[in-house]
Amino acid sequence: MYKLMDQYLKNDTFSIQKNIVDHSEYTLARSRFRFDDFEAYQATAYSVRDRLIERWNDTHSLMREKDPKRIYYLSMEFLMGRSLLNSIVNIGVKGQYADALKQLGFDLEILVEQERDAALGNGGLGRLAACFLDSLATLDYPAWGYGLRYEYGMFRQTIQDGFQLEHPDYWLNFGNPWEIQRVHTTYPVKFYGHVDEIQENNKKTYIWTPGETVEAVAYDNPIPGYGTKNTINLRLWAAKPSGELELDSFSTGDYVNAVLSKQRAETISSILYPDDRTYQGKELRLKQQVFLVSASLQDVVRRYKDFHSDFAAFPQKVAFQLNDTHPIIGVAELMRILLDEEKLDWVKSWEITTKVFSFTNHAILPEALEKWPLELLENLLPRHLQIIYRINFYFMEEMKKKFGDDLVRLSRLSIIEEGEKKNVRMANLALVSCHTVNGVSKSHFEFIKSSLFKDFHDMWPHKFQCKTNGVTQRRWMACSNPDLSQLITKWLGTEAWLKELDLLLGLRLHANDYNLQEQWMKVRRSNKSRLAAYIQIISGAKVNVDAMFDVQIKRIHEYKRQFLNVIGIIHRYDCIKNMTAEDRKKVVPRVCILGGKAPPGYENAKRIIKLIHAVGDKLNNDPDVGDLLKLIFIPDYNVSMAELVIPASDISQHLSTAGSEACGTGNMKFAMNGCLIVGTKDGSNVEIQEELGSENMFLFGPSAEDIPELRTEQKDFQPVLEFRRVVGMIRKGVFGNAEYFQPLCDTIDGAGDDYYLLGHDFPSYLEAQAAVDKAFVDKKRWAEMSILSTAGCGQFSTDRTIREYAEEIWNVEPLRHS
Ligand code: B1H
Repeated sequence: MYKLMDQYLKNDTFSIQKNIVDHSEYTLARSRFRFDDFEAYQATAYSVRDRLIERWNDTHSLMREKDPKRIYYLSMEFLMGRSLLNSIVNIGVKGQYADALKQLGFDLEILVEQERDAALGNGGLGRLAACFLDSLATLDYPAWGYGLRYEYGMFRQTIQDGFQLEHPDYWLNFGNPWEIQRVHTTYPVKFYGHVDEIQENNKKTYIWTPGETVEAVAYDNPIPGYGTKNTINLRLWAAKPSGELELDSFSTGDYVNAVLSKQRAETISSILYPDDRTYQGKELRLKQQVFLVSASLQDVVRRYKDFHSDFAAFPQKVAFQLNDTHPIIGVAELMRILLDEEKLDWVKSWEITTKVFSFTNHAILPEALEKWPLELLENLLPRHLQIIYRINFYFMEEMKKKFGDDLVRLSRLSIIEEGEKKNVRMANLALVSCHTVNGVSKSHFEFIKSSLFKDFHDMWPHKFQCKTNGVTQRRWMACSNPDLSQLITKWLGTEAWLKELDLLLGLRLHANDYNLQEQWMKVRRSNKSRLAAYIQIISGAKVNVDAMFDVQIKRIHEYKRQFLNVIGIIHRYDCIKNMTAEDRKKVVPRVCILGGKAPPGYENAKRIIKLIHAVGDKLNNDPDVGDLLKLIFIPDYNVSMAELVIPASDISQHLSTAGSEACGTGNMKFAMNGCLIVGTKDGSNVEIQEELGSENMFLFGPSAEDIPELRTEQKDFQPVLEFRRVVGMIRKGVFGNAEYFQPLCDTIDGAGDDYYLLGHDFPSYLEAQAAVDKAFVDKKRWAEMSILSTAGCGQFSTDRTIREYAEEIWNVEPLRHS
């Protein structure tokens, strides 16, 4: 291995441009950046990649030999983060690489930090896809992920005067050692144009003449499983010049414009849309979706045809999982391929299509469900629209037989939304054509059955399943918290928990053991020191490592209620200010840490970021407060940042208004690492509590069932004095920027209806926080709770989730290397 790395270190082909300009100051600070380290990182990465490719090839050969049923996970987002550490942990060579690098004068930990995150996703939905790949590979499933190779991933966030600034994330600037371009694996993806109907052998045939064709080229990213040779593939598509010019423009002699319009077409895969809640209806987004599914389906069909002469066995060999409705246009695309290219009849094509697709819903708000203007589809995808019309026609015929003239119900069920402007409802298309639809937590499952998709559930209850999300313990424990992982292995006497997370239960036996408690808290303290050092680099603030680290890191959204957290912090500040010196001695010191990105167009989310900074400026510099309370905002929250922060957190906050978080997976990562949760009875908080016991968590507030009534009572509701006092302070300008914060304050009092019920939940939130303070003082009890938190997390591995998908939705078997 030394030789290999030495060779890479010397090899000119891997040397990179010397004037590095685009590393942000935060990355710089974090990574203790040295040019040599960056080069050594690259050399190491290429040497690891060689090993991955070997395994990838073996896996591929085995697949070709056995031709098993394969799973294809189609997703617009894969939030992969970094790959180096994860790869060497999974293939079991971390120790060897660390030693080899040491002998060459490098520190693995520092090299790991040179890698840019692959931030090809917004948040939970994209990270879930990444954790799924890790579990699919680890559990030996024959699986592939399909996505887009965005040139600009999630924007990079910096903060200026407390305001969020967004910068393009050109993550490929320094090359990407983890991908292999497949120059010969390309497919044309067609848009616009017109469809002609012709008679061929007494049969109507449809010929689509596209107005634009964009070439998709494959980039493969090997994903190694842990403790197995199985190495699966994440194939990402990029748009590339097709080499051909449209004849129309060419013949008019407008060569330059023809080339420029071609270039525009190639921007399809350039940028990730940075918004995960509101549906925007942008044409480029639909083009991206089509680009993903069309290239992927052509690829899958080609692979299938290498082994099969007809489509009879297609459903026995192929399962597609659609990550939300984003890739659902794939249903129409597969129908088009089977009908128009493979010349199958409608009945056969439909039978095949409905057997291969299943879909995961992650939505809560009906407004978040995608619908595309009919006009847009007609223009962009004329053939697909014809197919969707026909699917809807047969579906409506069936429904009329069932529900007669219940027109209201029929119009709710229809894939086409009638009205002045007609729309195509993508969720309805999914429900009609997928054999299974699943929710992502128990509470979300209840919600989709009883509300979001009630009409469909009443009709086809057998289609609905619940698959509670999880996270992979390889990344979220073994890689990001190696010391705690080693300790767990020592006390369990095995590292099998890295593949069977249920084994963590064994820690319950020792939770009360003084030795384990001491070692456990020591590891946690050293993780906190690491984070404290980072905080000092980015903010200059020196935080007390023995204070409680109270963390809320996630995307900034009103429903996630970072605002509630800030109001709580201001209240705490206000209390401290009004205390006697004697009383101050009793205060449990806290370092409140927040981080997250606001969607660029979401003004109130941006106001929350500014408010956090404004409050931080005030209290961090107040000598009356000193070490009793600090408020730190960590900029540019991403996967790597989460890996640093989570192992160092004492408590973490998951405050979404009950009924608004489909699942939530951050809470699982924290709980697994022994961080206690302060949370609402929402999403997976409820399931975590079932496993951990209410005595090891701090849940508060109403349940989702109570929310509608509470909302109707809002107009007569008067929040408690403390709440009004805090809001008054913000309004009065105690933190400056009074005018700028008014619209935010208006959402919770006065003009607003406090839709997210901050005022209502505030007293119970304060009670939960008081219980946290009380518990933190009892060090022994706290250590025990922390160990029990980890011990109870066996259910929250994506290994469990993936097994359930494989057995209950996909009907696929593992394929083991001998
Ligand atoms: C989740 C999204 C999402 N739900 C639209 N919905 C997007 C919607 O770019 N878009 O258009 C992107 C993402 N993401 C999250 O999924 C939920 O909010 C979490 O509660 C859940 O844990 C996660 C994974 O299921």
